[in-house]
Amino acid sequence: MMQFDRSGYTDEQLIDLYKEIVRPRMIEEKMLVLLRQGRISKWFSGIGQEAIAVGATMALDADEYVMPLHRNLGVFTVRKMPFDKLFLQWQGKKNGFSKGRERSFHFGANEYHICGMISHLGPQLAIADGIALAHKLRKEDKVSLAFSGDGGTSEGDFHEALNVAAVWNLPVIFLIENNGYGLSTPTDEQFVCKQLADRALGYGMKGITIDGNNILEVHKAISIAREYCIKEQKPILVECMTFRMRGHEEASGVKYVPKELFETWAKKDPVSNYEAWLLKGKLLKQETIDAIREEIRKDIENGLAAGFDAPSITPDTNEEVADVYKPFTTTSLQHSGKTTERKFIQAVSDGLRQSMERFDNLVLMGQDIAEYGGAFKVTEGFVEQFGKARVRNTPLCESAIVGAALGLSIKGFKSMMEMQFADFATVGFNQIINNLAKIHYRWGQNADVVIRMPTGGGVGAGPFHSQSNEAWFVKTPGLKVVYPSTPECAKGLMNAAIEDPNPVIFFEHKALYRSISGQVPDDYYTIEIGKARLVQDGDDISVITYGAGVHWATEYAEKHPDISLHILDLRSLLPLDYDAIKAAVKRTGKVLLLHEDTLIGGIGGEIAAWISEHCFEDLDAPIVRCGSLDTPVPFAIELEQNFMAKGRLDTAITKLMKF
Ligand SMILES: Cc1ncc(C[n+]2csc(CCOP(=O)(O)OP(=O)(O)O)c2C)c(N)n1
Repeated sequence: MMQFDRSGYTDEQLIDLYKEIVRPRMIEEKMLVLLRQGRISKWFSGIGQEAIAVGATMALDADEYVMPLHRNLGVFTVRKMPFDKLFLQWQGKKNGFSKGRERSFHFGANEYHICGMISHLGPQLAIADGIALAHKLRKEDKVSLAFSGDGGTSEGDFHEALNVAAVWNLPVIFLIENNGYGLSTPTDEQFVCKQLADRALGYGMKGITIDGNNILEVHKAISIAREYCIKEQKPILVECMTFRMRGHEEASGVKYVPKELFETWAKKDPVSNYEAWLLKGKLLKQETIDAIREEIRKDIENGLAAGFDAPSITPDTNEEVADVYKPFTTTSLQHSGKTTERKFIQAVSDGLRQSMERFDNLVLMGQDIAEYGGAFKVTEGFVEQFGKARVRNTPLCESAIVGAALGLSIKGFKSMMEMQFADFATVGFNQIINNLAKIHYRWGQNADVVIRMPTGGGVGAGPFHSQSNEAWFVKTPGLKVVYPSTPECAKGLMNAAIEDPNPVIFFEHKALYRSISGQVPDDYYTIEIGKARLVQDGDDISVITYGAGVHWATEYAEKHPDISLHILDLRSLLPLDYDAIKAAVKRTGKVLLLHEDTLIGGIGGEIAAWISEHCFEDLDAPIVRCGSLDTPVPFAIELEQNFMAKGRLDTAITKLMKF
């Protein structure tokens, strides 16, 4: 029989732990019956692992965030999420936690201090970093706790999150449930270190391995870990040894697991062992156990009735679309009118600086952005003015920093992350596309994050420092994509992006940084995201463009006074200013869509489609697109010039003029 060390626990606490560990077991047993009856669809079972979710969550304060995964029902029940609402969630009903938009455990709720997972598993870990950073900055004695499976530890996100927590001295508990398998893959095909906790040493953090089936051991270990993290202001890695007693998910079976393993681990069942120990020690009588179970059973039956009775969702398209973004209107569009000549890069920097002064909950993060001032010196002098806590150099780990930014947002902070080059967003892509962009729609949490993207070519920097990758983001509902072309727009849009509680991907063309200057208002002001700007009025051709394209078009117009170009600077690519686009089409009846991005899949194609659907009667010629070659961006200057859309602008305009 399993041994339990009750030192330090009152009888009442021991019984409380029992009540909490029985509940998820009983819910799951019921779910398995319903599954067999075909009354629910998919189910990921945590049977046999309940001591971990329950013991760990019980060891935390109720307002400390947990980042659970797909087998951690115990986290949700310990936090007292009502069963009927949980069941509505699993049924995909409107009154669940995600309005029917998310499945099983892929949801969170701030009321319960639970941040929901995305399918990708590893991204949960860095969110815990951001939450812990918020605690640290506010000097609160709190921790965050993130779960990982043994399989999930192979993801880069695991490494990045642990490293950031160690480097930044963040009070995070990283908890691994080592249950022997990642889907069908046994641990010896997943990693070769003896224990996963041994990895802690490599990050310079403490790591321990415990019996994950013993609820008292888990509860005690996490309680001690919590004290340690708060007192030492450091993270810890806790590996809980356990076993997955059922298939990866119920439909997938367990053929690949040797039978003996089930027999061995059945003897270590966390619920029956604890119950037997409580009975033997006369801490609980059989009648009390029966009464506890009966109460839970009734709660489950009531919840099921409510869930099955609830009507199916009647989709409301307006509500679906409205929930993609947190509603927001800027209030600070005005300025006094006093202006100074500023370079594009100075305007970006001015906006950031004034935003830092205005929002004391704004944190800047990025590689080399502190003392060094950033690769392009946008944040030069910031660390002296605002201090290292708010102007943070990061290790080289884009994914973890985007995740940490989301964690900060959950705790009410704003953040700006500088991608050193827009190209490097690829290694933070998952967090941007799947976490930041979708979280508000999924369960109502916003991501108050701006990601700055020094972008574009023309500077001889080759394929990985020159890309125009805005279209990757434009096709992702939930993001806003901003791309200014002038210093005045750069500052106003930067301020607007920081004010906006939604995730904004902010493109800054590197070639404009020091080549373009203009008068910029001295005061703080914002320019509304989603509003285009008429650069110049004209009669012959409407050039719809943004970024460097605006300057190519104006330069072309100056050199060709005989051609009258009507130039529209989109400024925001998501949302697009359709009214302005329509007006521009109407103005000349001839449209040229110009961008530095490659042609296929560039935003020009999307706008062309929209114009042909909505402005067909206004067109006097086919819509023409001018984009860069459909190749990577080459290094040699001659090749790069040949690549660039700018070199084909004359041909495109000449073609249109013939209509
Ligand atoms: C990035 C990513 N790759 C693959 C999957 C498919 N998948 C879902 S769960 C899982 C196994 C996870 O194993 P582990 O982390 O040990 O957790 P466990 O399921 O054992 O609790 C896999 C491969 C996924 N969800 N995300």
